[in-house]
Amino acid sequence: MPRYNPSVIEPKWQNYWEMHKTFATSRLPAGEKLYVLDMFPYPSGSGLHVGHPEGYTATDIVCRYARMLGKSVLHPMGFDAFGLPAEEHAIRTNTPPRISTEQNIDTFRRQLKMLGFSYDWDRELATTDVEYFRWTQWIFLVLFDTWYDPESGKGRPIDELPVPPEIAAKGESEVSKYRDRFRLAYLSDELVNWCPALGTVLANEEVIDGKSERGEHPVQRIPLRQWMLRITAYADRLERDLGGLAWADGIKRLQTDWIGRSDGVEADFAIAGMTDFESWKATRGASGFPATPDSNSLRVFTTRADTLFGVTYMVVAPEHPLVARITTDGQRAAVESYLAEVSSRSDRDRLDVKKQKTGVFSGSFAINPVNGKEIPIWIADYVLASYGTGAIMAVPAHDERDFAFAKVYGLEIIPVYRPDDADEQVLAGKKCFSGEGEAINSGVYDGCRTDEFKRRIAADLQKSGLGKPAVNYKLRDWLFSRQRFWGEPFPILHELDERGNPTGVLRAVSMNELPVELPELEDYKPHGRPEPPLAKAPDEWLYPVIEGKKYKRETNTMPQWAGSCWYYLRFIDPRNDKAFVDQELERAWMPVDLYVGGAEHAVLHLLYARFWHKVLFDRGYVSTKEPFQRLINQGIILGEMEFTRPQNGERVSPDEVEKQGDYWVLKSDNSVRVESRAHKMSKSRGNVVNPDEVVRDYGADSLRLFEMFMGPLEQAKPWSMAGVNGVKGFLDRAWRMIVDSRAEEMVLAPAICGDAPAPADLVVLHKTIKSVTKDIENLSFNTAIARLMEFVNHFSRLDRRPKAAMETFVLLLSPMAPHIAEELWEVLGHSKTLAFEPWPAFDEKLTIDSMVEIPVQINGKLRTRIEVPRGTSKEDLERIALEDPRVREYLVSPVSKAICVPDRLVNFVIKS
Ligand code: ANZ
Repeated sequence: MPRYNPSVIEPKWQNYWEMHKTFATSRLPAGEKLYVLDMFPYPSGSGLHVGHPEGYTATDIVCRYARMLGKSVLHPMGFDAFGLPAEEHAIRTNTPPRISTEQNIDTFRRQLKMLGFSYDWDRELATTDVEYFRWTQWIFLVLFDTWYDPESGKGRPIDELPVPPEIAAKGESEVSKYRDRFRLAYLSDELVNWCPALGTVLANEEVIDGKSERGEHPVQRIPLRQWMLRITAYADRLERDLGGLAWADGIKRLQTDWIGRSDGVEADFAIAGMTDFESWKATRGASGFPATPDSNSLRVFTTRADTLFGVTYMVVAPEHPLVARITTDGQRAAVESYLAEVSSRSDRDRLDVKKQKTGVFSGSFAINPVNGKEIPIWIADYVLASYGTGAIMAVPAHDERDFAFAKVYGLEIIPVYRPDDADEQVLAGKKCFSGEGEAINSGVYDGCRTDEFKRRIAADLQKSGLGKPAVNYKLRDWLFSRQRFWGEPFPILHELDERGNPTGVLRAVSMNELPVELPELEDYKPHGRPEPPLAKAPDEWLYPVIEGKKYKRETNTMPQWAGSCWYYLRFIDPRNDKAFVDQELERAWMPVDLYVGGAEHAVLHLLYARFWHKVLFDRGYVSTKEPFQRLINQGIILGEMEFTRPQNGERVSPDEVEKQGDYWVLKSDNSVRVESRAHKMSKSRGNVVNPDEVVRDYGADSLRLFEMFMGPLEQAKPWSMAGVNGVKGFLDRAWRMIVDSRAEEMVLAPAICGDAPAPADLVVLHKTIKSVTKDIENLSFNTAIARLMEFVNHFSRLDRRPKAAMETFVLLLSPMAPHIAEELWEVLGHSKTLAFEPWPAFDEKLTIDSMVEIPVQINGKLRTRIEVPRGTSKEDLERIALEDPRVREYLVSPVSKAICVPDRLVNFVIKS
């Protein structure tokens, strides 16, 4: 037994922690709190992969360290368990998704426990737990019950929405429908990418050239009544509040770009023939720019109002509501055929700059408000209905997309800027110029620089009621429904009339009737129509009758993102059946102090969760504006490095190569460089590493240590079994430094003694404490481990190893390799877990090397070295050197001269 045997000690300590509930957290923090959260995993059928433990080990180290500092630590774990694979499995095998989900969770839980993470398992939850999604539904109802008040810039209860008297006069159901238009959760006819063959709606990213990416099935753009969440109302706050967060700049930038704030101007163009331009302009001058355009004008959004004089045509999106009205009889056939042609193209395809632009003339003209010129209105799909106003003023001289379009259709190109290099091509309208310069062809604005022009024209348009500053966001409202079974049902009922047709009135399931559970289905298969599988639920579920009125339940389910939007709140109070979280507990534990997870969640999950949090904040349910104060993304773990010969691509075994500086070379011939590459782990490449096997062969502590030792947390790193073996070797040495591995029993190594450490050893000890402490605080675990390795190298060589120093070492090692540390702690004579031992303190004075070794020469020849405190004076140096036995041996005649340089050298000159 005295050999280091992880397969015995790891289960022993895992049982100990579990039995003693070592890591159970009190309801309220006692003293300083620390909330450390991992992005909870999706429990897939293939179990944990080695990427998961990377972030989980990092947070575990932080938590174990913080407990030793006396902090109250909240460190929970759960499962994000709704999702497609469970449903697909159900379709194949006809087993309810809950069963495969629970099996997968069992595997994940076992594997997480096998790695010794210090979670408070009493707080475990899964988004699929009925008691959990009851509150997901409850939060949905909060969103449904909230409207965004632009005046106060926050979400407010829907019954505080001002209802116009003429609506109020029409009665309750009209008021209800009016309110529905303002709710943060609302129904809307959205153009979706519907793929009948796959039986689902697809995201824009999943449609290529009008076909599904998976399977290449035809995709139709159909309007489908979908639940939407009004995240756009929070766009500016979501952007602004990033400022106060301790997140990597890269992630902040991704979020900012996704939100995509764009500052510009909205301007109206009168439509020729529908109104008299001069009187239209006069009315505008008198009444100002209306909130919605009048029916005879076309509103555009532009970031370059300073190019108004260069507008040579207009474009409306094919879905623009004015299309029918502006299409003249002569153009109708052409327009209709164009609309049919583009109807299946996804937004992504439409925006692809490489694709040839297409469009059709509507037959109508608009009038440029700055110069009264008539310009043709085109219909083209490079303008999206969902952005800005769905219509643009086209300036081919200065916008690349417009330029390309004008070239295809032979439209006029009028430059209104002279580039600073006076490029002739631009001035001749032969080349597009999107930079800044000096205005030309622009009437009174000629000679203006871009910035000044923008400011002046915006003010002038506003004064004449023709335009106003406007902000647009790339961010779209969040399409929140899925035509799926394995998701949270919406707690919404559609009122039916006597004949069973929907009246359009929505009713929220009352809070005390939550949760709305998923019904049992006979068959989960999609049927090719866009009705969700829940439409096949038994009538008792589908058609509830309340107070004599018949309703149909909403049959869409929520997307997988829903459950992960608020799990961090539930962890604070996971078994509360009165509220989603107790307010006192929420105030005590929030915000999450450290959140660690994969960079793939940089945008959507983090944006969605922040949005829900802000709504809950506005409605007074949570106390912080933001949920996650500090965010770290761990780098991905790649497969083992692969080596090839550059000449012929032939594979070289990792045993045959070694690193030389930045390169890899052949061991047999260092002049031959080999190429190295690490690929993403994937089943098809066969380079996936299974944590079960690593733990079986090396132990969980070695896996943990290796994952941290590979390199900086945030970097991508290649896996290496040799590296795991290397850290295992270090743990073996650490073990032998303390335990007598030759004894029959578990006893301390004979070298362990009660001495105080010698001065030089004390310095090593304090330096180690200091660097490990600093490194853990900076999440620089790889260097912390390197310091511990140096410690073992130093102390293993000593014949007398002070027990106190060994104890300190074990405490320092414990956050990273907790099982071996607990075992060594026990061998060192302790009967309780070390999890709450005080973290070792260091003495700054002792971390500076206080002793120096000084060469002693006699007649310029080195004879010995002496160790003295740094700064020892000349006189003392001379005295100490003269006392040294070796020196005395060589001093065969009296010293005629002593040269002593403090901290440097001593040289005695004697007559030879
Ligand atoms: C005239 C103009 C001249 C424009 C110029 C640009 C350069 P961002 O920064 O992305 O907000 N645009 C507006 N709405 C659009 C829509 N629904 N679909 C496609 N394009 C649209 O870009 C705003 C610019 O994108 C707007 O400014 C408009 O073209 C175009 F030299 O107006 B611009």
